[in-house]
Amino acid sequence: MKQLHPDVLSSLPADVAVPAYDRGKVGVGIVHLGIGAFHRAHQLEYTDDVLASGDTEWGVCGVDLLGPDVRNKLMPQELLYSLSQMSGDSKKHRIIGALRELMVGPEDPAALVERMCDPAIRIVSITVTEKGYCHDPASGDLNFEHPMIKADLANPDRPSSIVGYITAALGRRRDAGTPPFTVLSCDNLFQNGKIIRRVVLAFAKAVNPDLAAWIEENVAFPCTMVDRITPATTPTDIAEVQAGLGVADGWPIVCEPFKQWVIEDHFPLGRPAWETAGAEIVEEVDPYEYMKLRLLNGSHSALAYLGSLAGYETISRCMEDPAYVTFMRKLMDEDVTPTLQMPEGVDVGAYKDSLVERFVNPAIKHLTRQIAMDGSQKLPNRTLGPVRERLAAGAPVDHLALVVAAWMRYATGVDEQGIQFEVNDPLAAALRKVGDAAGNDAEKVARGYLAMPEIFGDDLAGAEPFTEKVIHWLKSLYAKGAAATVKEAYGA
Ligand code: CS2
Repeated sequence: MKQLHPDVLSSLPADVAVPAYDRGKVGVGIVHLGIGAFHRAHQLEYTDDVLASGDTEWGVCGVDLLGPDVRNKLMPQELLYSLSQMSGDSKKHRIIGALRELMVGPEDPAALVERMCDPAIRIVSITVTEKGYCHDPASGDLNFEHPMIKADLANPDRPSSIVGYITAALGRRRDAGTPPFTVLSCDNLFQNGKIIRRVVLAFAKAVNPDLAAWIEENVAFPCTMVDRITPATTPTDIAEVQAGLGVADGWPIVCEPFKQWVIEDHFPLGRPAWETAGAEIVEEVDPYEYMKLRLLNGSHSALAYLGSLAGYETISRCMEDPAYVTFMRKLMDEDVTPTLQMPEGVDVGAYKDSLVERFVNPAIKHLTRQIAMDGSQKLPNRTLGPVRERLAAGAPVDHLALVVAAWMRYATGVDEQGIQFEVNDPLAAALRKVGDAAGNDAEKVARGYLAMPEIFGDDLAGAEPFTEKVIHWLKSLYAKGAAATVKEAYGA
């Protein structure tokens, strides 16, 4: 079997779209930190369309901040890869050409800083997931105790975190008289542009207060809302895509057909005309972020914990249980929607219906265990914001409390059969400790976790009606398990 490569593009099946432009003529204008599946399913497709429209300045230098895996798979393919939209029985394959360079940060941090200083680089974009911001998820402040931040402060010219890289490169550009790039966060954090600005400024202040003042004055950090369900690639995906392409792709990406990108228009050095590829350019991203984080991601996390506990491996499997669907609907309708100010022109009912439909898609095998990762970083954005607003309004939080209880039950790292499993979370050690100390005592579990201010802030531990609800649900989760708890409360 041949390997995906520029030489085989002309022999691919006619229904496989290939880059409709001369890749050799594409200049690199964007450095992207975090070349995971999501970036390859989302921003790179939008940018590929812009390149095809004739604006060839915006090729991407992708950066893997973890290690060489992606580079090793994609280099032999000259950085081409396939993106396959799957829905029901339909499969639509496309070859993306917008990735023009690939660097591995830890192999040579100084070389990456240097690359970011090229005046042709006008945007540094980011997808590193919530934990990559090295911040305290409850307060949004930079965590100066974070091992990567400590290392970067000790050695600012050889950074390891995005905060260290961005600050080092901006400092070098300032010294060289090169205008600063725009920093474009594309992660699922509420006000992602403001968060990255805040952590970079805090870090820069610690390194060089003059630099911090210059960044504050000169650097743009627009906010974005990004959306496309993109599970981690599985061996089955690799085989299916190979059958569709007739060539082997070392690391194909599989995603749903839907995609959305809402961008605040603040790019002093210019940007690709992503709107020609379907992005929405707006003044104010907040309402879109609230809508997406609280309805889509909030429901995702809810199903991820209750699903994992019940042994449902994927989101689409959860959606085969009618009680889980009713729970998701009630969570969205009764507890979350009243906290939203919907973006103008968006019909909340239609949006929620579309989420249910997207989650049902059986062609997307999105593992509940994958979404359950990093709950300590995800919950504050997705679930605890609505909890606070509902409590302040004196409104019920029953369904939200079940989400928090399910996360706690999961965070103990002991499943419903009493077997230990690994909780993948930056706070895993602390979570395990609380869980071990509490045993199966629902009240101790609830109060133990609520007393972690880095997740729950200083306020939620004292919110007694909320705590009572969480304890109520936890008792049921321990006594009956997740599937029976959901069935009893939400079944027909
Ligand atoms: C998911 C997201 O893994 C998760 O936490 O909720 O990756 C989700 O699939 C995307 O945000 C969809 O745009």
